[in-house]
Amino acid sequence: MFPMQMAELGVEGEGIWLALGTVLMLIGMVVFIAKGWGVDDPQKKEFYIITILIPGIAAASYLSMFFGFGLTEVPVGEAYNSVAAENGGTLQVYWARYADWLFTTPLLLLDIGLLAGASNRDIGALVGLDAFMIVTGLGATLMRSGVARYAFWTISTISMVLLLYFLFAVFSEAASDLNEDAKGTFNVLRNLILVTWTLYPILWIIGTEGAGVVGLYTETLLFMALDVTAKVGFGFILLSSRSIVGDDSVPTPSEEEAAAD
Ligand SMILES: *C/C=C(C)/C=C/C=C(C)/C=C/C1=C(C)CCCC1(C)C
Repeated sequence: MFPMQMAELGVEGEGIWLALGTVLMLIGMVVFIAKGWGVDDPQKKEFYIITILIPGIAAASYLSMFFGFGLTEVPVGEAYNSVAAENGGTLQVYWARYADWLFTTPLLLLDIGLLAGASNRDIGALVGLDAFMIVTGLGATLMRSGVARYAFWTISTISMVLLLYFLFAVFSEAASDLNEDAKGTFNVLRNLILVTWTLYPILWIIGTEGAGVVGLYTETLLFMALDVTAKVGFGFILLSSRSIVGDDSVPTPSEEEAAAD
């Protein structure tokens, strides 16, 4: 009965991964709310609010994709890839992901930027680059011509490389003023972003939007695993850090200098 209902909703086999994604995001959100319950320090509260919003937004997006909303068909022609060839020249595209990412990726960068003690200007620059990456990625996904799709994918990927470079250069520099504990958390989160984010454009290229080596079922599973790791995994590491849950708030560089005097 369950699969039949999913088919009625226009969601085939991959609906199982969208359902699992919804549940895991909700669990992450509830756990983060529980962890943050009763936190009064305004600086710490900010981390909790941002980190709760991330899986919250993703859960809403996953639920809408599960119900078949946020799914569209892009006519790319049968010659584009084997997936399009089997579907009469069209690709099924979950554009709702991009709406989710447009809000959640800046929030992830805000979280790590605040932890690093980066300036508002640097956080703003990174968020701008990030939004450009997601919007051009959506462009790549919705274009009909293969050349345009790969051109936009390339522009988006170059933005991502610049973004990661900026994260490693500028944010790491800001984080070098932190105490050992906060610095350790920063390094783990930064490396987690490097590894997980890099896999997104690769999955796009091998998935249905690109070469079609991997079908929609596997692609949906892998995007779900990446999303859960990059959001819930990230949140767990951040909110388990002693610099967030401990007695000391995350020291800003100026506070540390004052303490050293
Ligand atoms: C929670 C969601 C996250 C962390 C999503 C991250 C998404 C990306 C880093 C996507 C990158 C893409 C490109 C660099 C090229 C074009 C295709 C995209 C949008 C998948």
